[in-house]
Amino acid sequence: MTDRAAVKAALKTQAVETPSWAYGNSGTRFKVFTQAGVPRDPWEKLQDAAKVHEFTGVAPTVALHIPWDRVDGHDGYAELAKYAEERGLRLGAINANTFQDDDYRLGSICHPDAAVRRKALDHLLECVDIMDATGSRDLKLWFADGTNYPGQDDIRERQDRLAEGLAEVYGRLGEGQRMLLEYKLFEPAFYTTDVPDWGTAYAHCLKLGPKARVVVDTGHHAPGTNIEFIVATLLREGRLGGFDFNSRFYADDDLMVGAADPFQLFRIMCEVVHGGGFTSEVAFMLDQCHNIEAKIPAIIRSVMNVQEATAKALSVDREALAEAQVCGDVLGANGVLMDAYGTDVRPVLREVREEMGLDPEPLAAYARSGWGRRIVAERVGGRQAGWGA
Ligand code: PSV
Ligand code: MN
Ligand code: MN
Repeated sequence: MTDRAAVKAALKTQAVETPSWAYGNSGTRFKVFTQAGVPRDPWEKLQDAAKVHEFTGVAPTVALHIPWDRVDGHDGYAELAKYAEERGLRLGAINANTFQDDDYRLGSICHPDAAVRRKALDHLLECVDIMDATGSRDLKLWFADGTNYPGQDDIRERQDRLAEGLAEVYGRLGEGQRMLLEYKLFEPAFYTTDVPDWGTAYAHCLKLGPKARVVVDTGHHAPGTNIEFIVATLLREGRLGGFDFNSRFYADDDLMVGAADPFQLFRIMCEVVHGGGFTSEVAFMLDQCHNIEAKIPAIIRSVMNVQEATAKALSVDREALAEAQVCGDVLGANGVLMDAYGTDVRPVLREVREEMGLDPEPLAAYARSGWGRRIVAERVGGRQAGWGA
């Protein structure tokens, strides 16, 4: 039996970080379909994020991407943090960007030319300065570095350059700050990627020290990869820093989390709960693009999808599961897990929201609020998020 009160108490402590770039226009390399009313600057992105938090109650932080969210002036980022605070939010992970400059054709901190490596490192160090100003805990690093053709560059030397660069940035981290290293199988590099998998990321983090953790983007694996196994392993080693949640049918699709494979999301959350990862040590972040659907409702839906998977994972009858496992009762053990997955957790989540003073139906409440209509009327000329911004 699972304790409903304990499940509800845990759900009330959940925090899902939303990405600033999900609020802006985005698309594929074929077309960006612009939407009316999207934010024109980081301040407006925070206004929209505040709505997501207002109606879900569990999205109190917003990740920034630099330079997509660059603000002017000496105290710009401190002001942005204050603006967030005034809306009940905090600024979350600072995502570095060493992939959108002509200089990075052959990579950034793995580039063969020391001058380009220096430029990329200076950007990463600047991101830590920004963290100091915003009070952010996490620096999130994803490198587009890699090669397209066998022989193009020396695989081992690129790893040496990566280790050297990471060590310099690690040394700059302050008290309480962390480095989250994100891996990705391929794209934009198609032959080798310098951080292609959790093993490479983990090996670098181990060498760096305890402030370095691996971040698992759920869209960054080969099809069929058992992501929950990776999650269980990283948790056992104390090196799971967080998630970039999204879902995919084919590659790095960046669709809404829980949309393509809600069962996989449940299995991941089961390992998080079972492995003691349901704490602030593990950052639950979204990394998605809403290319054809309305953005704010899609982000609300995504937060709800994470909540539903979590509620199901918290509902697993752990005692019955352990008993079945120790007896070698294969079907019984699987049945315990499937019972939790098959549970309709929407009623308990409605209760949770009511007890938090929220409307039990976040999407309907958002629609009634009129915010979507208001931003269409007030914001003219919304910008593309990141890519091309
Ligand atoms: C790369 O595909 C990635 O997942 C990284 O997290 C980037 O920072 C993000 O996408 C940008 O959308
Ligand atoms: Mn990501
Ligand atoms: Mn990605």
